[in-house]
Amino acid sequence: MKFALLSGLVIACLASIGNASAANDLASFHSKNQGGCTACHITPGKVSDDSETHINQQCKSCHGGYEELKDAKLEIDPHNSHLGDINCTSCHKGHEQSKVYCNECHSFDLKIPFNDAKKKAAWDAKWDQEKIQQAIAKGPVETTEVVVVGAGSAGYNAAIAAKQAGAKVILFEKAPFSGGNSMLAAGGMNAVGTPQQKAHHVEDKVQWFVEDTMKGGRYANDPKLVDILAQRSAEGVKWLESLGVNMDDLKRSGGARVDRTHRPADGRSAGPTIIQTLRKAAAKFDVETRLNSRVEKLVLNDDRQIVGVVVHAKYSGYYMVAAKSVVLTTGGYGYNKEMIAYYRPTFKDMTSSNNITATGDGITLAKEIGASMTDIDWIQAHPTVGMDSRILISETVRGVGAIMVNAKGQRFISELTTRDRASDAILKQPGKFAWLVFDNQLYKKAKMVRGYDHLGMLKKADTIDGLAKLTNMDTQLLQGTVTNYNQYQQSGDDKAFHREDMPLNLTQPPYYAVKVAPGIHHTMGGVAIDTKAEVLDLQSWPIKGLFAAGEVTGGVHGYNRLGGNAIADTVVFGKIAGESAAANAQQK
Ligand code: MEZ
Repeated sequence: MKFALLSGLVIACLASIGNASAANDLASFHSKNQGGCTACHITPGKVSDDSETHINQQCKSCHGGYEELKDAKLEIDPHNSHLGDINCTSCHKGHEQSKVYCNECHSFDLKIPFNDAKKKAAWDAKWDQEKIQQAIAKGPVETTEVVVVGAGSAGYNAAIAAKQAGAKVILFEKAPFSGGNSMLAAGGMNAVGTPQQKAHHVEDKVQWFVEDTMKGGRYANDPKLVDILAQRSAEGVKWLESLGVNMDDLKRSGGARVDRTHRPADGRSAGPTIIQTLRKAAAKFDVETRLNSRVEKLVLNDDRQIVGVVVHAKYSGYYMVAAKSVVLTTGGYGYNKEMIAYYRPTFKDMTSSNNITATGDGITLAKEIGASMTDIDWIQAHPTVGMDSRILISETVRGVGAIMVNAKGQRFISELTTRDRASDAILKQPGKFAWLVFDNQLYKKAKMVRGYDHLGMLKKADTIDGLAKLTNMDTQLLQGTVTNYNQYQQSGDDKAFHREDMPLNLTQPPYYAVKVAPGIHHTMGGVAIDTKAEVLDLQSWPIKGLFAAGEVTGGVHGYNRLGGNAIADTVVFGKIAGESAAANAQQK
């Protein structure tokens, strides 16, 4: 039997190599040099599957893991990048051209063997309603208790929490890699009343967190959700720590009155660190994670209760899974140009800091079954996306001490104001861009800046005059700006723009500048939820069995999200959604 399956596989494999050899792809190469199909395919009868854990065993057994593969000599090494320990087959494909996802966001043109950088992601394709209906008609091919849709931070937190509550869980991710937008989060997680704040002698109150978040959101937030965000934020940090993340560093984000953004102490970006830990935790707790698997339909019974989903998987095709609870954690729609143009026409040509996976799937799925939407047209432009790139220059850079000046070299707003105000102010400057300017103290302190340097985004000079020349700023104006700022920093009183926190002056060469402009960063609106993360219908009744958390939801952030509140949202409400989903599934 085993032999029959294996030989069937070999025949299929050889046929596909026959087709592919003209393209000179990875499979042909391996077949020629490593002795046939079994060099890659270890599971008899299965070309491949969509499981996060199985898919790369064979690559790793020959080539080694990321640790062994990373090349210290390379300036940009995808094996050592913020994507962390993702599956080899995310980029290296056997029977089709390989794909470098980095090129979707970064401006460098990274090469891998047999790669076609221009190839579009498969999930651009329209959903095939006929195949979806056929899968429903056929009925479920398997049953679980909780389905989680989307493996970013909210999804992993929901899946792990549901699993810990005793439920059987499957986590689906449409991309060949997990992480979503959370993977790109550079900043950190806001929390109040943590041991970290205590250790840094930061006095903070739940009420202050609530007030700052409401004020930042222009009081359009749902106060009940904001209360929970603040109340349960410290527990969220503790939970992440219990899963293995270090969050011992603290900084202040725009719109916050104290330092409450928790970050990894080693200066690494928060998102990739958190996602890598959650990936490992999900594997440890036996959360079944299926990649390349896009949920394309929520299935209801006649009582309008959730009974399952239809999945479209790369290797397994269309199939229905029965589940009493579904949690939507698909993220926002910041990379869906049609949705942006529809909801916010003035933003339609703006660059986006978002992961290519942020296409608003959860909103489409929930709308289709009559879910209510909150603030759906509120989109946040982050003020500092690298000009002409999709790379976010983290708010941390301003938080740690950079100043922001216009094309002439003049400051024009407090660097720590909220994002909506900072973006509006930049768009009113000549050329609609700004420069972040900092010195070597910041370069040494904020590790992420070195990443921007590697990507060639920084201008560097030994003097302020030199920097002004390199960036076409007015030498005298920039010099005056820096001199004044250093005086304000020393006296603790920003006479020009009342910036509250000025941790560093600009006195130690070399000096650096990075050119930035606003880019789409977060979609604040989405599926309406209650305090148990239940999705609400148009009459504000919970849709039985449907839950949501993270950027797919609306209400937590009002019209403008504060830096550090996205990760907080995904952790706090991800966990709540997972727990609620498990409780619902286990109800008799
Ligand atoms: O929460 C965010 O979006 C954030 C802190 C981003 C950043 O600028 O780093």
